[in-house]
Amino acid sequence: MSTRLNHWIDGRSVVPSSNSYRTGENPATGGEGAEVALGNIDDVKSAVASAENAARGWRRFPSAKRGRLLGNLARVMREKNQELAELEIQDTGKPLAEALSEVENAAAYFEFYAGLVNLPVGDTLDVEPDQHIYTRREPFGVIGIITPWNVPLNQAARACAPALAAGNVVVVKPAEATSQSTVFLAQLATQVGFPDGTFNVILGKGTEAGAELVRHPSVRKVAFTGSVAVGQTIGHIAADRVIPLTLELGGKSANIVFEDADFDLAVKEAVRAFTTNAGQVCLAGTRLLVQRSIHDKFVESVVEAVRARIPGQNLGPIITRAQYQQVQNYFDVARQEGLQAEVGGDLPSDEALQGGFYVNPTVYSNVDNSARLAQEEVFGPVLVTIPFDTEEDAIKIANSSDYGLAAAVWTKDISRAFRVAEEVEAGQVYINTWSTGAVQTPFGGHKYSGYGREKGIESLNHYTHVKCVILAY
Ligand code: TXE
Repeated sequence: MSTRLNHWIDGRSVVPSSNSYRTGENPATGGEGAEVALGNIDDVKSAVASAENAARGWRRFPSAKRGRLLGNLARVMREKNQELAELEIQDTGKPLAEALSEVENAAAYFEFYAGLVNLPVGDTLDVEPDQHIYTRREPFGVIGIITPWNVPLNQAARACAPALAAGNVVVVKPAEATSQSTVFLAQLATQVGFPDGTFNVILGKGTEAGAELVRHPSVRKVAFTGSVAVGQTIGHIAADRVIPLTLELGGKSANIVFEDADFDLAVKEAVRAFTTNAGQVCLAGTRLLVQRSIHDKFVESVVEAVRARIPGQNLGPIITRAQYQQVQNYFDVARQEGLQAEVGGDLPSDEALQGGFYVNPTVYSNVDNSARLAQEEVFGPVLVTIPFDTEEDAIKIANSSDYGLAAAVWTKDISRAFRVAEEVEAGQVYINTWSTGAVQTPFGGHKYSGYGREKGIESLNHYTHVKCVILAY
């Protein structure tokens, strides 16, 4: 019998008021997955009411105690890492090593923000004699958090940890295909002593549970990670409600390799940049810009390394059926556009993988930056390589994109590295490395990749607002 997953509201499991569920899919086999509650407006109302109820107490909770709870949650997540990873594997099909590293990263968020609970501090301002003026950084209250399906636990932790550390309470709406680990996280939070109502999870469809959460008048800030289209929809609601919003949307990140780069390391990292999590990563390095003098040789080595990424072994499936279809559609687009697949561009022939949502890791070479595969987010293990001649060309190509989430530059010329890092329109730039994923590093987008910042100390500022108090004596 499959698992039945319910909301987590006010510190307990709550059956959806409609009593309806959605049967999920196991992406590794195509078989049935967990049954997930379909929340409606009534469920959202009760989750937000519970959060509102808890908000005042949590805000006045001694900060050291708040920090201790966050730290304890990190500890318990590590103790339960096998269970959390197992839930993540059931929902996403990702290999164990990737699931365990996701759990570790998620725990690291709680650990990091546990130490920062006292950081949101105010200033005193010297304006006039006989006045005392000071600022306070105050929590918003109820934060609505909507997360996608690619790294579900990590996405929930990335937003919940700083929100809670700053004294807010949260209502999370995970993606309907991958809700299990987020519900378990909320259970663990209750178990380690988070007061009831501080950490709620509401399940269901984005268009219903998600949209109602954003519309709810008591939700004072929303953090969304997902597609541009839904980000825009939520943006309209948030604009009508005049509430702040953090949007972390897609990407088409440029990985720029100059002829003087450390060749072998750049090859290895270029492959990691687009195959981790089967390419279902917003910052994936899916546009590989290589200086023409080394382009063909570099691509040859990339292709060789890609052949060691084997679907079903060290390369997981595409997580949802819709996304699986989307990646296949892009294989068709590539064919129509006459792109040259150096490897992949199709599905694995291995019979053991039949039924699962697997695709072969794919490299299209010598692609023009105006091609659809160079401009649109595929969200699968699909790379395009683009040759360039000069530093100026590389920057121009990198910036000729609607997106601006991440970029990397590979060179031994330190001046060039800094120049490119400065000129590239992206929220994170890596020099002679690809993303380390460290929780301390602020992260977010330029252009259609979104606005606001997650991670690092920067994120705490997004979960507080400033009050200025002016006293005359
Ligand atoms: O995301 P959606 P989808 C990109 C990637 C992918 C595309 C589509 O390009 O191909 O998005 O994926 C909730 N009001 N990314 O369609 O729909 C939904 O239930 C409120 C990039 O699955 O944006 C889920 O919880 N909420 C990304 C969340 O939004 C709504 C990671 C994301 O789903 C809603 C994933 C609505 N009207 C996909 N509609 C990244 N930036 O990391 C849906 N949702």
